[in-house]
Amino acid sequence: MLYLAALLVHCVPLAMGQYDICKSWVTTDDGPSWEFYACQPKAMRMKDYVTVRVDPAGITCGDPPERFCTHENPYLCSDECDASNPDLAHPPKLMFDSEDEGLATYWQSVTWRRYPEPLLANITLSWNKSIELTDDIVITFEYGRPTIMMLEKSLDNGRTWHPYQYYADDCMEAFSMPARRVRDLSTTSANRVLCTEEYSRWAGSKKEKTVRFEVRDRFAIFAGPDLKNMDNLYTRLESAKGLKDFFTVTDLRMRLLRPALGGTYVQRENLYKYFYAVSNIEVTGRCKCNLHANLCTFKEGSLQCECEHNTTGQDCGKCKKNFRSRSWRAGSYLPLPNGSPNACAAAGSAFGNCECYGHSNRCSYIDFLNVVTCVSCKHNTRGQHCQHCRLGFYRNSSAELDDENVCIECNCNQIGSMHDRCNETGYCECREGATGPKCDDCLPNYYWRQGCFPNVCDDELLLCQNGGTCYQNQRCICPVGFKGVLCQQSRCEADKQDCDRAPGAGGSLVTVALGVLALQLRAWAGL
Ligand SMILES: *[C@@H]1O[C@H](CO)[C@@H](O)[C@H](O)[C@H]1NC(C)=O
Ligand SMILES: *[C@@H]1O[C@H](CO)[C@@H](O)[C@H](O)[C@H]1NC(C)=O
Ligand SMILES: *[C@@H]1O[C@H](CO)[C@@H](O)[C@H](O)[C@H]1NC(C)=O
Ligand SMILES: *[C@@H]1O[C@H](CO)[C@@H](O)[C@H](O)[C@H]1NC(C)=O
Ligand SMILES: *[C@@H]1O[C@H](CO)[C@@H](O)[C@H](O)[C@H]1NC(C)=O
Ligand SMILES: [Ca+2]
Repeated sequence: MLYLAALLVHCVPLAMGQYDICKSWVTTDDGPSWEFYACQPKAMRMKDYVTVRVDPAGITCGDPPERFCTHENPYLCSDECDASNPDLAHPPKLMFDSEDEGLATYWQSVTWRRYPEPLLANITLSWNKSIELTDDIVITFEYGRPTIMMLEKSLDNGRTWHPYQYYADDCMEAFSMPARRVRDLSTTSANRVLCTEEYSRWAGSKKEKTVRFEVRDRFAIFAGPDLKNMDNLYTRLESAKGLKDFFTVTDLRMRLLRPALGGTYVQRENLYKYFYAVSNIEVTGRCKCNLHANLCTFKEGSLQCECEHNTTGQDCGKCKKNFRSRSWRAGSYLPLPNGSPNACAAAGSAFGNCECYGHSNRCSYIDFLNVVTCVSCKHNTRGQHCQHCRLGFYRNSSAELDDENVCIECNCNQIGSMHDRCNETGYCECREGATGPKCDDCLPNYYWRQGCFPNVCDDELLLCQNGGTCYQNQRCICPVGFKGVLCQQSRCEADKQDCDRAPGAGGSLVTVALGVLALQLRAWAGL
């Protein structure tokens, strides 16, 4: 019976709604086989899987116990928050329970007794999983909505944050932004971050309780008012840059910046009626599985896609081992209605027998050689199967052949090396005198000056003579009266006249100057 049901489900994909199944067993002229489709998990109540953090420490009321009033009844301050009494405590988890019994349970902050210091609180929701929002985020405030707040999102588990929406009773004053409404956005601005005044004005704390992040209104820009034309939305999600990511989050943060005032200004004599109280945060979305899974399960404290199409990873973001004959790709909503699975392929299945280790998506048949070869190998690879590294790169021996970083640049020193190629361990071929893996050092008895040159002098083997000193291994600085590369030659021996005019070897600066003068005079005389 179960088997029959399963078969039925598989045979009528469209009756299930769009992108609900990943594969079905079909019979074609060539016999029965699997057919694969782009697929995604159902939308879920994401608050059931969230971890929450409320900042700063001590912002939750009840420690020490505190009385508070309400805007409706500001002088009857009989309500009490006491963290040590379960009936009077208001811990963060009460934002995520179900409100079955009708009576709202809520997290509550301390009151604004520190006024005029601002009353600030951050509520951070983390899933440790990318989630695609499918419906509005709805935050319910029990005793009035904040007059100023902000919603932020992260796409990388909280490493970086981006503004998602600004909320204020006066956007210009609070954020220097003009007030806008999501319904007024157009197809080209559907992923604009805006400031809205719709959810911050005082209208009585019992009447207007919710603050929304309008996902449906943004979808409606493409899918029409009742989201009837989902095909158009899916087409846009696939083609408009950044649109899919706009609705994707791993974390959300509400920054509560000023509580409800119940009027236009703060009454200093009764600060016990100013605080935040959140009874529910509804986040509806589906696990992002890159259209490679239709199930997402909660395992070991995290949501996890049940990947199909021979993909793997938390988001089905890579190909399974031995299924990497071409690069991983996300599935696509297009063409409608079933989309493209863009499944990972085993070596030898997709292109006859051409494995490209995931560095190329294309193979081509070379007629006169009768071989199939990978085309445009990426990641600095080359070869029939993209199995070699391009010239100027070498193989990372600890990386698999299908690793994107399998080829490492040789990085040979341009002057010290013969060329920019290296051997399998990354060693470059050095010019005379140069050494080191990249040829950017000199051998002993060589010095570096736009390349390695043999030392002219040094302090051990090539000594400057006659009291000369060695300058940076490049030349000897000779005392007066001596010359030659190593100051080995006395000027007297080399030039009789020099010596005649000089009042003796080891003379002074004056004699040198005179000697130079004499040389120059002779040059002018044409001698
Ligand atoms: C809330 O988070 C922001 C970062 O997004 C931080 O700058 C700010 O100090 C936090 N506020 C509180 C009250 O912790
Ligand atoms: C987040 O999810 C990953 C992958 O499932 C898991 O390995 C990691 O332990 C999780 N981290 C936390 C803080 O839960
Ligand atoms: C994934 O690999 C299995 C073999 O392990 C194969 O039977 C199946 O058809 C493959 N699925 C896809 C979508 O390629
Ligand atoms: C070589 O590959 C390993 C495994 O992928 C990686 O951890 C390492 O950083 C790579 N080495 C270099 C020099 O890129
Ligand atoms: C690469 O060159 C270095 C230096 O000449 C040498 O020590 C190493 O053995 C060479 N590696 C290979 C694989 O030839
Ligand atoms: Ca609640």
